[in-house]
Amino acid sequence: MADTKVYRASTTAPVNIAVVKYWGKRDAKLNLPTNSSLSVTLSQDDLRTLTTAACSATFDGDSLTLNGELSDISGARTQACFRELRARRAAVEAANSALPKLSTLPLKIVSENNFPTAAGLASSAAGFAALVRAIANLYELPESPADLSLIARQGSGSACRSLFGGYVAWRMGSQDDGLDSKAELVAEASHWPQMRALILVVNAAKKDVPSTSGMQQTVATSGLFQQRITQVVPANMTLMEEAVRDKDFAKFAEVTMRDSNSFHACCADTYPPIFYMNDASRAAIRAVEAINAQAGKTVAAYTYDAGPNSVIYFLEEDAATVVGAFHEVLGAVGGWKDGAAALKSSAKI
Ligand code: 2P0
Repeated sequence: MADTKVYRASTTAPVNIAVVKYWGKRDAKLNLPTNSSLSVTLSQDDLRTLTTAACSATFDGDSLTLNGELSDISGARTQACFRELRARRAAVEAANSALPKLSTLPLKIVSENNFPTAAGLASSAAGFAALVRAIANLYELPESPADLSLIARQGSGSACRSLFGGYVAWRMGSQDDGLDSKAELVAEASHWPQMRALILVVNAAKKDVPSTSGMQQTVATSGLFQQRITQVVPANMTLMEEAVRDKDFAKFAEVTMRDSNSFHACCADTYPPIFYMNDASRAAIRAVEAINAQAGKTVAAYTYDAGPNSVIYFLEEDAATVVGAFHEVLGAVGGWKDGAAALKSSAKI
């Protein structure tokens, strides 16, 4: 009798915010970066993607539903993830003929974010990490998070870092096949549990230059970018790993802010230039400087991705100072709504 069973597995994956930024590909097909990067994973209590993967002979082809809407799965990135995961399941099935042949069945993926897409957060990182983990769970694959990061990277570069909680490095690797370009745990969230992130969301919805095309333009046209990937980022990776190891917030903050500035300088040096930050973003930078000056030490660090929203890192002990000051300063500037996300989980997905 034909197997009409529906096999199913669910998982969640967190959002990560880079403090040493990924920007530039040396291989667009395999999503191999021009530099290593390092991120902090946010608690899944606050921001996460929940994904269920199912497979059954009764399904009518592969499908992916994102936040209630059917999504196009014909893209090379999604196809690469499906293909890689099916190949690994097929290898397990070949070694054990008693296992059901799940690798040949249509897949149905359903994915939901617990944060508004309008928040402008890099949802592709949590999205592809959850997709890969859910299918790996469905297929009962033995792969480690680092192994799965090789697959998630092909969905979206930054997704490879969301396979781990805490402080995570994506080592760029040197091989052409990308097998050494994967994520690695630098420290569990519990190593430095006082870390917090405040996410400030700009009200004005502005169409950004998509990351993939933006970074391709930067690689092709920016002279400053060469200095970033050969000197600035290697130095920042070393300093950031020291700062995390030593729980040195002043050092963590300076490297975070300098690396964000360096990334946005390369965007401005792209021809034609790319501007992700706006007046509200720059006002928040000035607010961080004022907060630190008033405190007489560094208590807050800003960072910006490919959009105008700020992420402000601070320590729990300075929450009242930092969050309170932002309410006052940005209330006067306008253009902002805020949401706080605590970094308190050390849980891996
Ligand atoms: C990062 N960003 O390290 C950097 C900082 C944006 C600025 O990773 O083309 O969506 O899918 O590999 O991962 C955004 O780029 O790009 C990104 P693809 P992705 O978080």
